[in-house]
Amino acid sequence: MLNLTINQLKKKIKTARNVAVFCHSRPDADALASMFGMIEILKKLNKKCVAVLEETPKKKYDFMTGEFQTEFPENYDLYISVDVAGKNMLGKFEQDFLNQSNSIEIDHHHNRDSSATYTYLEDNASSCAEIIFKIAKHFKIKIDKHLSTILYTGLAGDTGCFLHENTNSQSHNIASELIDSGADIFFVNRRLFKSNTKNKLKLIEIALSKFDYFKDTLIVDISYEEFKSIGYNPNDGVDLIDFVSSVEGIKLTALLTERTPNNCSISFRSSNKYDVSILANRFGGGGHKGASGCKDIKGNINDIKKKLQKEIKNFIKEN
Ligand SMILES: [Mn+2]
Repeated sequence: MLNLTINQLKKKIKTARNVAVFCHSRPDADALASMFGMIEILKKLNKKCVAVLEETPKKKYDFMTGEFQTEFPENYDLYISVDVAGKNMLGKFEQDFLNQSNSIEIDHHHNRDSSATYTYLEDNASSCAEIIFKIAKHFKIKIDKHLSTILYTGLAGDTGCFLHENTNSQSHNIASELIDSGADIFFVNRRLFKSNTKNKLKLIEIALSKFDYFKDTLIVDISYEEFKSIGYNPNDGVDLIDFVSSVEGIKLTALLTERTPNNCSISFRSSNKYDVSILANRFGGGGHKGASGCKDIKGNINDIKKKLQKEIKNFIKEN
């Protein structure tokens, strides 16, 4: 892993004739914004480029999802990953991506493990989309309405609409520039933060009955059976975490979900009191101080919940 300066990064992109772009599996707003933002930049630089995804992203992101392929593209000059904090976040492309020597990871996670030959890291950026914005500026690319809407979505997504603690003056300044370039912020914010499906409301009803408090922490667990009881496919995405982590006085929230039988994920949120990326690490995951997670935890959800309760008790004693 070699760290690049922005000029070295620019040069590598400039000299490549064709570029393949990857993001993490089950992509969120920032991953897709960074990926399709990068694609827009590459197109404007007249590069042959391709976005690579495991599957079609969530419907709510369809306004920024451009063309993509689901097979690993061979023989490209350059392979770029965006918003990928660890090897296993590359999903089914992990091994093929690792086999490339001409690879660059562009990321903003501070607690991470490298999966590319070259790294361009800005761990003070609220979102990877902020970095993509800077790259566009360095290339002196005109940030049009579409690109500004995409990049704004990444910023709004990772900052929770400028509410999380990764929000700073830089994110507001960049958002301001994006608004001036035509970003459709009302559309984006309504789409991301103000719409609930009927199914999600049923899920909230279940979640509310499962709140398990301990001191200033909260665990909410939802089993595969519970998902099934309301006809909900958990693989369509479970973005409940912002809701369950909104309880006054609670400094650490863990949402444990069993997406397929005996295979669980945990999302963590915290106020500045706790660094939940450390806790996520203990379950094989990672992320940020205030928001992190882990997936593919094998076993019975009740056993995993017991382990989680124990880990959280120990963790808050250490802090
Ligand atoms: Mn991100």
